[in-house]
Amino acid sequence: MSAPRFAIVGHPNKGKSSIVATLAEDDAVAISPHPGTTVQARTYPMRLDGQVLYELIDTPGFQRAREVLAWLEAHDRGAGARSAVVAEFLQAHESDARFHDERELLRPIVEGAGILYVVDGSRPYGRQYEAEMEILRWTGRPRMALINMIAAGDHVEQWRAALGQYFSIVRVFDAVRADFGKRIELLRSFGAIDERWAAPLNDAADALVADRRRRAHRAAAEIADLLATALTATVAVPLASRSAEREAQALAEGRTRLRDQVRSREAAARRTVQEIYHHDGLEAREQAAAYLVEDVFSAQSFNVFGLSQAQLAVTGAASGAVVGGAVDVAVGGASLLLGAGIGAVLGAFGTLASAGSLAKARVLGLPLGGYELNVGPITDPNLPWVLLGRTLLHARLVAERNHAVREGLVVDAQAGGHLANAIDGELRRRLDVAFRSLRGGQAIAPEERTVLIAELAALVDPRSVEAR
Ligand SMILES: Nc1nc2c(ncn2[C@@H]2O[C@H](COP(=O)(O)OP(=O)(O)OP(=O)(O)O)[C@@H](O)[C@H]2O)c(=O)[nH]1
Ligand SMILES: [Mg+2]
Repeated sequence: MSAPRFAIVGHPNKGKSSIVATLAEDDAVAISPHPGTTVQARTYPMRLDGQVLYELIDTPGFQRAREVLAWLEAHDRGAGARSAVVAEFLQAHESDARFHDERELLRPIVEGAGILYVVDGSRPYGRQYEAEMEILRWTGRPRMALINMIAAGDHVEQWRAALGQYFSIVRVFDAVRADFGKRIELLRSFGAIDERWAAPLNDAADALVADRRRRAHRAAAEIADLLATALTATVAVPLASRSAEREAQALAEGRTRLRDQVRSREAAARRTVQEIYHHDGLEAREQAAAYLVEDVFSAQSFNVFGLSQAQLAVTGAASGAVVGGAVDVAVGGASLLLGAGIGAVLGAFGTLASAGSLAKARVLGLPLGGYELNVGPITDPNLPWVLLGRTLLHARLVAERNHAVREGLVVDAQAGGHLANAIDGELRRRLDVAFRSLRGGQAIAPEERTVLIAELAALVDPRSVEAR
């Protein structure tokens, strides 16, 4: 059986395209405050693992509903023939420019799509909508009404009473703010308008719920990988000579490259998270906008997302480690880093002191002569917490974001502080142990990694854990 299809129809500018974007998870759907934005019917499939779960057809709004209804009534041959009369209307007006929009919106319905009629519940009901609803009744197709809430007014009860005359199912659905659970609920109620669709739509809802959980896990795994990279990254800068001046230069260069590595890994993690939630287009639109405004290494990022000295001390004590700002210098690390038999550690250590800059630095002798300065990993105990806070906040905003939203991703940096508090003491302690292991060059046990990723997934998208 082909996937259930729904035509989203209604008056111009009532949020039809917004509903299509949200339900099809497609931010390419054209949405604008001007009536007449959608001029052609267009199908948007919701795909999962290559399979089409359902299709939504975006359509232009009714323009001449009263004239259409007058034509239908003039050709009425009784209730049994009404859907045929609608098809005849389309044939009779195939090249009539006046009814272009009605043709676009009625054709998919005549061809078998279900109907989702969209109204704006923030505006009062008016009798001008009755011709539209009457035409839809004439089609005889399964139909449901959605009350969208575009602005602040509330005329929902008035709308419910009127819509109830034409539609057996009426739901309030806010295209912009509806969360994932609400979308699933809506999908299941579409099943109730036509019994042949009940099974495929319930299956689609189940598949989306399971996929939602997988998405949160994939996002969490990506964040975990970012943290592992940031905690282990090192760079090597060639040293032509061992002069203090050259070493200072190399240190500055190594430090810049190390930070750039972490920055670009963080940006890659954001892109991956956006792809996971089908928000690939977000980045391009965001470029000009202030977006998770501060740089990861800025003092503000460290203030907002980092743990306080007290929190670090408590966490460190709980995980059995000593916390201090001291640079941890691994003597003998040379062979560990460059392979057995390579020259000894020659000595120059650098302390990089500002947010995120605490890093190991050591000069190594090379087997074929000459030296290089090895910088990294960054040992600032707050770096992983800052990265975790930033990426969790980003992932959470992306996961919650509906595809009808056209504004940039607005991040209240202060919200990050609340997120850090959402990580309870026990999880914080286990993460701290993991961060220390990684920084010390030890891998995390696979079982522990699985547990931590599951915990992070619940922080990325708490609802994915509860959704049914
Ligand atoms: N705040 C809010 N705004 C909405 C909502 N739904 C739609 N809008 C806004 O309403 C305007 C019209 O939305 P569209 O989805 O383009 O409406 P449409 O019915 O497809 O319009 P046409 O294609 O022109 O008939 C846009 O500016 C949307 O951003 C909503 O649920 N909340
Ligand atoms: Mg539209």
